[in-house]
Order: sequence, then structure tokens, then C-alpha cells
Amino acid sequence: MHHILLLGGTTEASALARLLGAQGISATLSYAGRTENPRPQPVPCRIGGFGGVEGLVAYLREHRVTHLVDATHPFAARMSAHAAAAARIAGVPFVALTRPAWRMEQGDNWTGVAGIEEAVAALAGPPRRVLLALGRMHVDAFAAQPQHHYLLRFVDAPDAPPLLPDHHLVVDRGPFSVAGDRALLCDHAIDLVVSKNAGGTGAQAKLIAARELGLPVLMIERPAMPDRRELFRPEEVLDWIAHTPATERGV
Ligand code: 3Y8
Ligand code: NAP
Repeated sequence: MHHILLLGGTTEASALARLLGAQGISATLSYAGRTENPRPQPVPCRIGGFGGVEGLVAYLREHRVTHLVDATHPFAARMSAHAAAAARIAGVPFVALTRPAWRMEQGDNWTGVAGIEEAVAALAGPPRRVLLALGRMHVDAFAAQPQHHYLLRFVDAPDAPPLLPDHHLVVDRGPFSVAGDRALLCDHAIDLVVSKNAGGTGAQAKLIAARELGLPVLMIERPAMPDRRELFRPEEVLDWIAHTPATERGV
């Protein structure tokens, strides 16, 4: 009898949850609890951290998890590192469900930077009008470059106003549309887009709109991920589950 723990928070995780629910495969989708109203799911959900690797190992054993699927966002590096370690310790079959990084296409004008700090440093210089579509968790780092006008997009309204002196906040959740993001860039006279290389389709609209409008993009590259097997389609994960026998639990 299978029981899948699915680490979620992405479009692909939700697509896999729909497949698991439709096939009646026992699964739990896990959220960190970063947003106020996470999308309802067709399988039971749990919300909140596990308490590090040890906490996740204990969870895998207590809930007799037979397969662990890491379908978290490519920037959720800490969760992914914990998942790989805990699966190995607990002897639970493990796979990642992720998406390829975006690559520059004809008409794109990208400057790649290694991380958030490098993106902040790259914004030194005269005032610009910047779409900072990185969510809420890293926004305060950009207070080091207060000269710009920042257009911010958060999933939820923040408890306190962001530390940026000149900003406009949009509260909205993806997936976003090209028409919507193109209108946003035009209405706010944006001249630079800052983006994580999230991959997938949910966050891609701003890049396509930037290409159409001839705007430059500061692209933040992904953090390193542990060595692991990676699949790119939810159907491939179903197939993996079907062909990966559940090891004896609790031994
Ligand atoms: C809590 C679950 C689904 C999943 C949808 C995807 C697409 C829409 C686009 C922009 C970029 C950003 C951000 C983004 C997108 C999907 C996906 C994706 C980017 C929810 C969700 C959770 C989160 C957490 C949130 C972070 C933030 C990042 C906003 C739910 C809606 C910027 C990443 O306010 C906060 O603290 C938000 C934090 C982590 C990154 C950050 O550093 O701020 N995602 N996003 C998950 C949990 O608790 O475990 O509320 O339903 C999920 C989705 N957001 O099921 O349809 O697959 O990536 N999420 C980025 O890519 O740069 C927005 O604005 O253009
Ligand atoms: P992170 O930095 O890699 O993880 C920090 C800690 O949050 C983890 O150690 C774990 O706590 C907890 N955690 C993270 N994801 C979890 C999950 N799915 N279920 C239970 N606990 C989780 O993660 P993050 O970047 O904050 O991302 C948090 C969530 O938002 C993830 O589900 C991710 O898929 C989603 N998300 C993130 C981004 C992004 O840009 N980072 C974008 C879209 C969606 P413990 O150590 O206590 O177990």
C-alpha cells in the first residue's frame, strides 16, 4: 500500500496531486506555510516545517511514507537538501519533480547574476523603474539600492510596508498572463525586470512581455541542488511510483 509525501508549492506539484487524487493513490501534499491561503488540493495537505532533516526522517517513519517526491520550487534549496538527506537516512525511494531552467531566446536581453546579493549589486547606478518579481522573502535586501522606483508583486499583503522608499506594491498570485504582465510593465513604465530563473510557465509571462517590449532582464540563477534523480512531467512520477516497490517500512 503506497503512501506518497509530495513536497509542494509549485504548478507541477499541484498537477501531480491532481493525478494522484484521480488515481486514488494515498498522498499528502506538504506546504511550508509561506502564504495565507494556499491553493486547495485534491489530496490531504499538511502545512509547516518538519523541523530539519531529523524532523522529516521522523515524519517519513511515523507516517509510513513509501515514496518521497520533492516538487518544491528550484529556489527552495534548503528543503530540497533536507529531502534528499532524509530519504537516504530513512531508506525511502526519492525523486524530484522539477522544470528546466529558462534559456535566453531570440529577442531576449538578459544579464545573468549568481544570486540575490549579486542582483542587488548589479542595480548600482542612476535611478531606474524596476519590476522586482521575486516575492516577499528577499525584498528588503534591495534597500541597499534605494534610488530606484520598485514595482513589487507579493502573494499576500505584507505585515509591514517594505523598506524601499520608492515602491508600488501589487498583491497577486500566479500563474500570470503575458497580456497582464505586458500591461503591468507598460502602466508602470518599467525599464528593467528582475527575475529568478524559476523555469516552468507560472512565472514566465513577465519574461515574454519584457521580450516583446524590448526590456532588459536581470536573471538570478538557481542555487545548487543536491545530486538526485529529476523528472520533469507529473506523468513520469506516476510511472516511477508504479515501478518502484515500497520498501519494507519501519525497518
Ligand atoms: C506557498 C502556494 C500552484 C503553484 C503556483 C510556480 C508558479 C504561481 C509564479 C512573479 C513571480 C515567486 C513566488 C511565484 C510563482 C507559482 C506557484 C509561483 C513567483 C505559491 C504558494 C506558495 C508560494 C510561496 C512563494 C514565495 C515566493 C514565490 C511568489 C499557494 C502561490 C516570486 C517565485 O509572500 C511570500 O512569502 C511568498 C514566498 C516563496 C518567493 C519569495 O522568495 O518570496 N512563492 N507561492 C508554498 C508553501 O507554503 O509551501 O499559496 O497556493 C505557489 C506558486 N507561486 O499550485 O498553482 O509553479 O512557480 N511564487 C519565483 O518564481 O520567482 C512569482 O511575481 O512574477
Ligand atoms: P526553503 O528555503 O528551501 O526551506 C526553508 C524551510 O522551510 C525548510 O527547511 C522547511 O523547514 C520549510 N519548508 C520549505 N518547503 C516546505 C514544504 N513544501 N513543506 C514543509 N516545509 C517546507 O524553502 P522556500 O524557498 O522558503 O520555499 C517555501 C515553499 O514555497 C516551498 O514549498 C516552495 O516550493 C514554495 N515556493 C518557493 C519559491 C521560491 O522562490 N523560493 C517559489 C514558489 C514556491 P524545516 O527545516 O523545519 O523542515
